[in-house]
Amino acid sequence: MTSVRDLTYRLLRQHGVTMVFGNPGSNELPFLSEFPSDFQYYLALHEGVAVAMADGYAQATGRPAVVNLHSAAGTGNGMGALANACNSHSPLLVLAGQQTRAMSGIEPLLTNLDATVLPRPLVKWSQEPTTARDVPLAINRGLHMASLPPSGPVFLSVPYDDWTAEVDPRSEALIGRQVGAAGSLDATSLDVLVKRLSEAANPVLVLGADVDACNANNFAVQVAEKLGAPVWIAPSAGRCPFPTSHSCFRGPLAAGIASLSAALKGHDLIAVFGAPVFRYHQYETGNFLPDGAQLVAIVTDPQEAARAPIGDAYVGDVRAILEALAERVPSTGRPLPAARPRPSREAEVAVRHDMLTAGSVFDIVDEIAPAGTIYVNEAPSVTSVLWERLRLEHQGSYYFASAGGLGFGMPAALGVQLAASSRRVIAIIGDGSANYSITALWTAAQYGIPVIFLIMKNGSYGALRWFANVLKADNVPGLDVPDIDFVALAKGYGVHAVQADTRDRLKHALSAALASNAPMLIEVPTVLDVPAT
Ligand code: TZD
Ligand code: CA
Repeated sequence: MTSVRDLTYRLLRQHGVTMVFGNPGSNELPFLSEFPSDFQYYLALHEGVAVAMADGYAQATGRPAVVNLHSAAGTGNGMGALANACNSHSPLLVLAGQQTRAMSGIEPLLTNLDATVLPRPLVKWSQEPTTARDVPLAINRGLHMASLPPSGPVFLSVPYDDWTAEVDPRSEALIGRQVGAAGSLDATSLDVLVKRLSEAANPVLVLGADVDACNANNFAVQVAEKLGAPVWIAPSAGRCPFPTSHSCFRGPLAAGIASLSAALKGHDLIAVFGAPVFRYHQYETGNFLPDGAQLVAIVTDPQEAARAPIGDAYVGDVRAILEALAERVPSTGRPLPAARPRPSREAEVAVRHDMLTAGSVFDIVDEIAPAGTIYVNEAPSVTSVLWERLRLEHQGSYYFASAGGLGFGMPAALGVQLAASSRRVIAIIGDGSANYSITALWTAAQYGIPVIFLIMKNGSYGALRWFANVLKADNVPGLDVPDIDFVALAKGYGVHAVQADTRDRLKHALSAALASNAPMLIEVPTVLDVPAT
C-alpha cells in the first residue's frame, strides 16, 4: 500500500524540494516519521526562524520551500515572518499539523480551530483537505500555487492521522504533472511600450525586488543603457535588481510621497518594473508624481497593478518583458548619466565617542569581503548608508524584510547561505533586530551554516528614534536597548564570537571569519546616528 506520506515525499522530490524547515509538535510527528534519507530537516527553535529561513532559501533559489509548523501556536509564531514572505512573493508551502480527525469534533488540546482562516491574509491559498485521500492533491496544488505568478506563501493544515492513510491509486497521476505560466506581452502592447520608452524625452527606470527575483538584472542594464536613463530602486527595497557601481545607478528612492516625487522631477516617463507603485513608509502629502510625468508599471502581481493610485500597468512575466524590451528598444544615443560620486571614505574613518560610524564599518566590509558576497540587511537606521557604500553587483546580492517585519535577517541569511553555497553571506543586523530571531545562531552552529553575523550595536532602536522625530512624538518610552552582550549570547548558542571596537579589530575579525567556513558573530559598537528627517 502507498501511504499519503510516501506519495507526499515523492511529490516534494518532484518539485525539487528535499529540505524541510520546521519546529515540530505532536501533530507533526507522523509526517516526519521515517524521514527520507535524501531529505534534510532544519530544526529552528522558534517558528519565526523556520519561516524566515525558508523565505531566504525560497527567494535565493526561486523554488518553493517547505516549512512545517505546529498547529495554531506554531503558525501564529510564524506569522510575522509570513508577512515578509507574502510581500516578497516568496514561494512557501507552510504545512501545519492538525489534531487527529478521530477527535476533531471534541476540540482536543492543540486543535487548530478554523485552521484555514488563521494565516489569512498572508497566504495566496489556504486549505485543510476534507479527507485524507485529498492530501496529495492538496500538496501538489499548494506547491504549484506557491510557484505560479505571483508566487507567494500558501498554507495547508493536515490532520495527523492522514499521513498513514492509503492513497487513492488515481493520485499517481499527480506525479509528473507540468504546470507553467506564460506571460510576456502581446505584440501590440509590446509595440506600445517600446514606443513610449523610445519616444520619451527623459525617461527613468524604477526597479523592484521582482526584477532580481526573476534574474532580469542584465536585461534592465541593457534597457537603461539603450535609453541612457537613470535607474532608481523602488522604495522599501527587498532586493537589489541593478549593479550599484553602474553609472546609471541612482540608489533607493525615499519612501515618502513628496520625496519620491521630488527625486523623479524632470522625467516625462517613469517606467517601473517588478515593484508596487509604490511601497511608501512615512506619510508625506503631495502629488504622487512630478508635474508632466507619466508612469507605466510592469508587475507580476495583479493586486499591485490594480491598486496603484497612478499610472498604467501591465501584469506579466517581468523577465520576458524586460528581455523583449532589451532587444526591441532602439538605442537613443543619449549619453549615460554620470556616475554618482561615492561618498568619501576619509570622512567616515572618524571614530566618534570611541566608536565606529556605520559608514566606516561598511567601507571596511566593502574593502575586505570578496566580490559576490551576499548581504542580508536588518539594520534599519543605517540602510541608506549601506546602499551608498556596499557594492552590490550580481543578481541575488541583497535581501531585506520586504514587509518591514524584524526577525527576518538572521534566519533568512541562513536560508540564503544554504541556497548559495559558493558565495558567502554577511548578515548586517541591528542590536534591536537581532533579538527577534536570536535562536537562528543555534541553527547556524548545529548545521554548520557559515553566515557571518555583524551586529551593529548602537544601543538603540535607531530607526524608531528617527521616526519619532518625523512624527514629532517626544518622550516616547522603550526606544533604547542597552546592555546586551551578543558575544555571550552567541557563545551560549555555540557560535564563535568576538567584539570589534576599532577599525583594525574589525578588519582582523572579518578576515578571520571569511577565512573560516564556520558561522561567526562580530559585535561592532557603533555611533547612534539618527538619519535626518
Ligand atoms: N517589531 C517588528 C516585528 N517589526 C518592526 N518593524 C518593529 C517591531 C518596529 N521597528 C522598526 O520598524 S525599526 C525598529 C523597530 C523596533 C528598530 C530596529 O532597531 P535595530 O536597528 O537596533 O535593529 P537600528 O539601526 O538601530 O534602527
Ligand atoms: Ca540599534
